[in-house]
Amino acid sequence: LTAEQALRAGLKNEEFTLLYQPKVDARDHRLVGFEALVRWDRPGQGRISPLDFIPAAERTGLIVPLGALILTQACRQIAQWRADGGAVVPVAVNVSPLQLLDAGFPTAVMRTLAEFDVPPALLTLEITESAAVTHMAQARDQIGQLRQQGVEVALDDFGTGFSSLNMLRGLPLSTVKIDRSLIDPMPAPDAAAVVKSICDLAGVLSLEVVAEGVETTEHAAAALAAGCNVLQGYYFAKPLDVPAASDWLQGRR
Ligand code: G
Ligand code: G
Ligand code: NA
Ligand code: MN
Repeated sequence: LTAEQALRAGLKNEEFTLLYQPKVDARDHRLVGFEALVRWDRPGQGRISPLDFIPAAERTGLIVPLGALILTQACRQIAQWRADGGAVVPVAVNVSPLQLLDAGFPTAVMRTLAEFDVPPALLTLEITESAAVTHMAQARDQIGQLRQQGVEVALDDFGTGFSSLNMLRGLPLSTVKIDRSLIDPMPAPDAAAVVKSICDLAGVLSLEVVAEGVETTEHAAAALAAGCNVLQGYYFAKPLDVPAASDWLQGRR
C-alpha cells in the first residue's frame, strides 16, 4: 500500500481521532480553550503521530479532505459538549497551508459550523507562517473572511520561521502562539527578554499571546511575567482523550 492509498482508506474508514490539549489563563490557570490534535489509529499499526502522515497528506493533496474531516470531528465534539449543558470553551484546529489557501476554505468552515449549529466564536484556526510567507495576499483575504464571520485565527509556532514580523503586522490575526523553543530556555534572562518583546509587540497589535510548551512551574511564571495571556503545555496537561477533556470542562482534573 502506498502512503496515498493508506491515507485514502483511513479517510474512508474515519480512522482519525482528535485529542484535546487544554489552554489555561496565565494568571489563574483556569481552562480557557482546547487545541485539537489529530492521531491516526491504523488497524494493526497502532496510533500514528501527525508528524508521520501530515507531510504525505500535504504532498498528495489529501490534506484538504483530511482537514475537512478533522474540522467536522471538532465541530461535532463542540456540539456534543454544548448539548451536555456544562461549560464549553473554544477549540483550536490546526490548518495546513494548502487547506488555508484553498479557495473554498472559508465557505467550507462556515458550512461545517452551521451544520453542527456551533457559534463561530467557539472555533479558532491555527495557521503556520509558511502558508502566508509565499501567498500573503491570498492568506490575508482568506483569514479576513473567516475573522469577519467571527472565527478566531492564531499564528502558530511563532518565532521559528522567517518573515514573522511581517506576518504579524500584515494578517488579520487574533492570536499569536509563541513556539516552545522560545519558552523552553526561560527563565534565562535573554530568553525572557525575547518573549517579553514579542508580548509587547503583540500588545501594540492587539493580539492575544499564547505560550506553547510550558513544561515547568518556572516556565509558567516566566511566561506570565513576560506578558503571555494564555499557557499551554505538559505542565498543565498533555493532549487528552474526550473523557479526560470533559473532566477538565467540568472542573474535575
Ligand atoms: O500533536 P503532536 O505534537 O503530535 O503534533 C505534531 C505536529 O502535527 C504539530 O506541528 C501539529 O501542529 C501538527 N498537527 C496536529 N494535529 C493536526 C491537525 O489536525 N492538522 C494539521 N494540519 N496539523 C496537525
Ligand atoms: O505545531 P504545534 O504547536 O501545533 O504542535 C503541537 C504539538 O506540541 C503537539 O503534538 C503536542 O503533543 C506538543 N506539545 C504540547 N505541549 C507540549 C510540551 O509542553 N512540550 C513538548 N515538548 N511538546 C508539547
Ligand atoms: Na501546528
Ligand atoms: Mn498548534
